Amino acid sequence: GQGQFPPDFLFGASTSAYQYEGAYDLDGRGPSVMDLLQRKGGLADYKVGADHYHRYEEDIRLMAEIGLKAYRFSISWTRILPEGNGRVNPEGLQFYDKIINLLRQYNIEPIVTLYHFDYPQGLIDQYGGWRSRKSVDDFLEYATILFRHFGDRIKYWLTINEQDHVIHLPERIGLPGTIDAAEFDRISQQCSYHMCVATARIIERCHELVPGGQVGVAMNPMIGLPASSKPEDVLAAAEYNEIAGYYLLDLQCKGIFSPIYTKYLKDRGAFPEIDAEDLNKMRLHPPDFIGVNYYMNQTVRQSTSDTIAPRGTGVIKREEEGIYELVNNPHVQASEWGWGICPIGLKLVIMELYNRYGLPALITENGLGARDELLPDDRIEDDYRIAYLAGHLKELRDCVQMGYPVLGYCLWSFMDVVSGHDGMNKRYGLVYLNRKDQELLDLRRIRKDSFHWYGHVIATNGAD
Ligand code: BGP
Repeated sequence: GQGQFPPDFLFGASTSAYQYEGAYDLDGRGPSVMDLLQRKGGLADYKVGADHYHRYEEDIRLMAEIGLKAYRFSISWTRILPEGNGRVNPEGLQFYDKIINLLRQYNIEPIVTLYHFDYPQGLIDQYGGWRSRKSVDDFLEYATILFRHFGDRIKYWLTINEQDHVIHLPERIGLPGTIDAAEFDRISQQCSYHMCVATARIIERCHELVPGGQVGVAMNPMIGLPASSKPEDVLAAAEYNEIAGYYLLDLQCKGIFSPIYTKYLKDRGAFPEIDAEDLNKMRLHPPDFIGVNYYMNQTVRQSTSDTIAPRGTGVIKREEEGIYELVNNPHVQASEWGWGICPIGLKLVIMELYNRYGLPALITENGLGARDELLPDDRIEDDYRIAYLAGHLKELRDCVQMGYPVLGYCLWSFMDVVSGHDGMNKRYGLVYLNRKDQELLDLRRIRKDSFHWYGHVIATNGAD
């Protein structure tokens, strides 16, 4: 039937600057940690991306053609502040002025992420980046510039994309991959704490400067299902969900270190230096909504070891010795990259987030990475992607109809972009990008079957 989502539901799609824009050194842009990443196995780097920087008009026309109500993208910090702080680059502001004004012309609601992995290398060089308390002031300064410049045209903001993941990936916070695990835990937890302090101050600032402004944080909760009904496994799954996910929202939404997380950090010598005034700010300035990047679940059982070990680096399939192990789940299919496809997990997340924090959700990413094949007649028959997206939308519609507040659904991704895990082999887009990792080809944009499918979903307001 018609009208299954609220009339103002934000059906949208997402991208991020470093994966999509290209033009990495044009018009005064400074280097970010993502530009300097050494990519292995012949994978594309991020220098050209999908060349959105030069083709944004064509791209936004395609967004309008699908009928997107919202478009989530990130601003490249080093286009605005090439060194990360100090000198503002007017050409950076102008680029996003053009994007935002065009979106507005087509009645597409822009949703802006302030920082999506591409941290300014300049701040790492100046003082070690997030590990220093100075990073808080510089993130706030950057956000303030954006609120003042774009605040008249942007209502929805996201602070940090996947803080829960980014702090565990050393190269994204300016640390060597070879770093000792215990030392890494200590530093990354201090970085995470600084990110939380900055988030609260940015939310406060947005509410002062942007009338009606709404700020969210974007999490990647890979919900843990218990491997069996054995009480120890059920407990291990609950501990996983706390330690790998909710601990962070407890800080950002309530200003508390949960008891289980406190113990976890202290056992590892990784409890950060904190200040009661900071926690108070977090309590006073929680986010307005919670962004959810949802791709997969994990399946969790009790650890067979009772050693306390440092966590160390890595995010996907990351076990915690002495707490939990991750196992395959015969009830959950996995993608080629081993990501468990579990639409019910999305429902579990939405229910849990609302129960815990009482905040609306915005689905900020959800999608299937696959090797799409370009057929000779310029078609891409990505029925597997349509099945994935439709399965998740069905659970989402259920949540909305029950009365859980959900602002919108921005799938990942609007167009194929350079994948973090597998370059151009792992495509998520509704629009195919004609390039390979090491050959740019013609960068042509080609509508996939999922493009037409999603247009229909939007036009019928989520009807089957
Ligand atoms: C999320 C990131 C996105 C995107 C997505 C897919 O964690 O926020 O930027 O990359 O994952 O990941 P991948 O392309 O590595 O499969």
